[in-house]
Amino acid sequence: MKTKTAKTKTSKVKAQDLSIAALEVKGENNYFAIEPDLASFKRAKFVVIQAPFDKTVTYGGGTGGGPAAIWNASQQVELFDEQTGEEPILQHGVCTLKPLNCDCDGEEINRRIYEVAKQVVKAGKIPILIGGEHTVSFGAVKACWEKYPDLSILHFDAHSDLRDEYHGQKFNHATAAARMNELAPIVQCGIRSREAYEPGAKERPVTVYHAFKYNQSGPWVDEAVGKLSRNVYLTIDVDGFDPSVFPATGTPEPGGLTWWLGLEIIERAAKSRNIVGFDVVEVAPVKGNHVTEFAAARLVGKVIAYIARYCLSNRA
Ligand SMILES: [Mn+2]
Repeated sequence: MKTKTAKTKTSKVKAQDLSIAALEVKGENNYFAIEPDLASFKRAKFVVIQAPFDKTVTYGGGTGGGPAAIWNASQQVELFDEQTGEEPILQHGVCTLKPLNCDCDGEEINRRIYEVAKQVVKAGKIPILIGGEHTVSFGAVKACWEKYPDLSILHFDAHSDLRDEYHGQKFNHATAAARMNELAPIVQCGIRSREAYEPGAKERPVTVYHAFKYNQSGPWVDEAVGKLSRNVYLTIDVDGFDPSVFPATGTPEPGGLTWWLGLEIIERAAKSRNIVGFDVVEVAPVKGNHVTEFAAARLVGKVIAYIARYCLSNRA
């Protein structure tokens, strides 16, 4: 009897329509509080995909609240970028898609994200994936990799995330980089928590810049960027930065990238490579302190500014 009821209930739940038309946020409730017209999919160059997936985190949870908290913070962010002297969000537009239904496992959420990101990439736009835990990156990477087969990954993280599986799961926050590495080579920055093995396929190497050594600007930044292919996907686990920058995250580790060093690496990558998509993951908001989500909203704005200034102008 019980099973029968559950079955009936399940069959009544309609799967979320993953078409852009169904997901596009119309009206004012978009990231960065911009004019609805500027935030339309048709007009915008950047598209926010929200994936509040929070299923496999093993220590501090709460990343499911990330996209809403970052959206809220983005309403307060200044749209002028003082570094480039431009207003990239007003110039290029940012479309916001409704949060994806994340009531599923890691493999299924990546399938859904891939379905959505594929439409974004196909339309010549740049996906901005907001997590949720790091498990979600693969779907967006796959969509970018299909369009740009030479894709490489610039990966900020405290953790190498290179386990092939974790707790019996192939799609887990601790396996995020292993899944991405099945498609593309990776350059990792900020790493300070890892296992002993030497991972990475020969044809898709993983290059690790450990935080104990590479924690200040220097010639290594150009060397790291030099290891990236022409088209780059940027995946930012906010714990790659120091906890003084992003304190509210599931597994904070001392001694991470400073705000300005992290931005310098991204800026240099944008200057000489083509950043085709990016994500910001692992923000786990805590009550009474909104430092992390505000920094995340700023970070999204800064990456948009670098892409707009260097990548979009090179493309045109
Ligand atoms: Mn991490």
